[in-house]
Amino acid sequence: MTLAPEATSADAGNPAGPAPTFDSIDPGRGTVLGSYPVASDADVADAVARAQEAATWWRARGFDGRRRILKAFKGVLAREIEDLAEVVHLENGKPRSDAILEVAIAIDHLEWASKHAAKVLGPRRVPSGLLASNQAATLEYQPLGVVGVIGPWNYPVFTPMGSIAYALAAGNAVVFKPSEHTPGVGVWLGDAWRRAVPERPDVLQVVTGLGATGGALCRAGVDKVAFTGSAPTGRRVMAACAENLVPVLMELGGKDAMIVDDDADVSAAVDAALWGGMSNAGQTCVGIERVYATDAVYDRFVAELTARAAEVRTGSGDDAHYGPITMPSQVGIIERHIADAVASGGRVLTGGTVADGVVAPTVMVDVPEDSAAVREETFGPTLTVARVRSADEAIERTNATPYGLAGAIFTRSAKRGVALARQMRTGMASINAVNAFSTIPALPFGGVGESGFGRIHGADGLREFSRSKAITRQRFALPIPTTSFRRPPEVTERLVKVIRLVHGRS
Ligand code: TXE
Repeated sequence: MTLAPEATSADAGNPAGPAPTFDSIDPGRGTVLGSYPVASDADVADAVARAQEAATWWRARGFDGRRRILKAFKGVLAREIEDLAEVVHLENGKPRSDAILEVAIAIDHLEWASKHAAKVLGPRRVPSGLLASNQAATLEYQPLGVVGVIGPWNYPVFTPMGSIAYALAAGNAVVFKPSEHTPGVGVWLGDAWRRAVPERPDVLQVVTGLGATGGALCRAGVDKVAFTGSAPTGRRVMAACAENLVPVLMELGGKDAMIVDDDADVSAAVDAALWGGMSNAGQTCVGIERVYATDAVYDRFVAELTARAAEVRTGSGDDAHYGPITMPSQVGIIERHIADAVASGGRVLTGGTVADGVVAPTVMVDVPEDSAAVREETFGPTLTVARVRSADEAIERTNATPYGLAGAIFTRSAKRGVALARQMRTGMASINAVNAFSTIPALPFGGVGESGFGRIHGADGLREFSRSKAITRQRFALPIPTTSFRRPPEVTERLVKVIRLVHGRS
């Protein structure tokens, strides 16, 4: 399958010759899937200017109008789910079934965002309080204008749609710069919007290109940038946005841990660790990379995990559990982490090898906590398993990295599970499951520390792409004015008395 590249205005009549392009490569077969324009600074500025105009129209649709249109967009995604999943499969390398799951979750988020936008963001009366009882106070959340979305390749639909769906539902136009590894997915989404909403194609536009195109988007007059990628690139995006005080949302990497407590269902924990660590070839920001198992369960957990890991099928075929590493340069990082683990005393129980861009399912034990495999984001199908005396020690180790995205806890005690989840220095935690929060649209998604800040999904995700607007309406004039140069002197004395009476006794 060759993906149809998008023609841009830059191609037509360009006196400097054809615009530069870049190729999208199938990581499984190494073939070129399509060639895409590298959008220049001027192309990006044009797209943002068109988006600014479209944003006025989009905002004027109101919540109901936008819901109707987002339903039409959702309909296209749902009807053509297999087509979009095929592009994801080809460009990212993940199995078709995983690509379908990814698109399905994104559609569910789009539905939630458009359905709940009015309730979360619409005008509401708030109490006026003691000193302004003559005022009617209203709070509402207004769109920002144009949101620039810079996306990654690992979940090229789910991840950017976490920003796009919520930004659109909140009334913003969007300019989306997909990863250079998955441009076809981005272009597909832009085309889907044009088919669903032919009268206003500029509400959701896609500009393709490399990092510099992302940088241009930061400087093109957008009202916010939602970035998903690595922390170093995130810093560059923030620096570019700082030039014009453009606010940013940062969804960065993670080094998520799973804690397996004394009373855990070990088989369920093994199953979840395998999926959490190795699905999508481990290229998941909320993927499990470390496991801390208590003395009571460690031996059983390691034995079962190693046996089950050996059953994991890899490759590009339809029966594969996961595929090749999407970005060739990532293979070097994964190999370095495995080598560093071994050099510092760790043992590879299974896997540790790479063939045709596929990293074998890898389980490592006895890896020191200061090794790269435990401290840095590996982004590959590897798991380190460490023995701990207790879940409390596991929490200490879990929290000892600069990352703080998500984590998982396995225990039969609901109370203990929730207590441990609260102690994890992360934005999200699942008990007796992995990544369950991603599939629940009402829950916010985001991290702390090096994992970033800001939230997509849920009510917080809608508010992230809005600005609060406070409106007061004076219902009647106070008999004695407090905010006027005509204020009589005794008002201050009375105010002191009232404040003492109401607040002074606590
Ligand atoms: O991300 P980058 P990459 C982690 C993971 C992976 C590493 C690198 O560890 O190994 O990041 O992946 C655009 N100004 N995650 O190279 O470089 C770029 O074009 C503006 C975690 O894909 O961060 C792409 O669209 N934009 C993760 C996007 O930024 C720039 C998901 C991401 O690129 C830019 C993916 C610049 N100067 C990788 N330079 C997660 N949180 O899920 C690049 N870009």
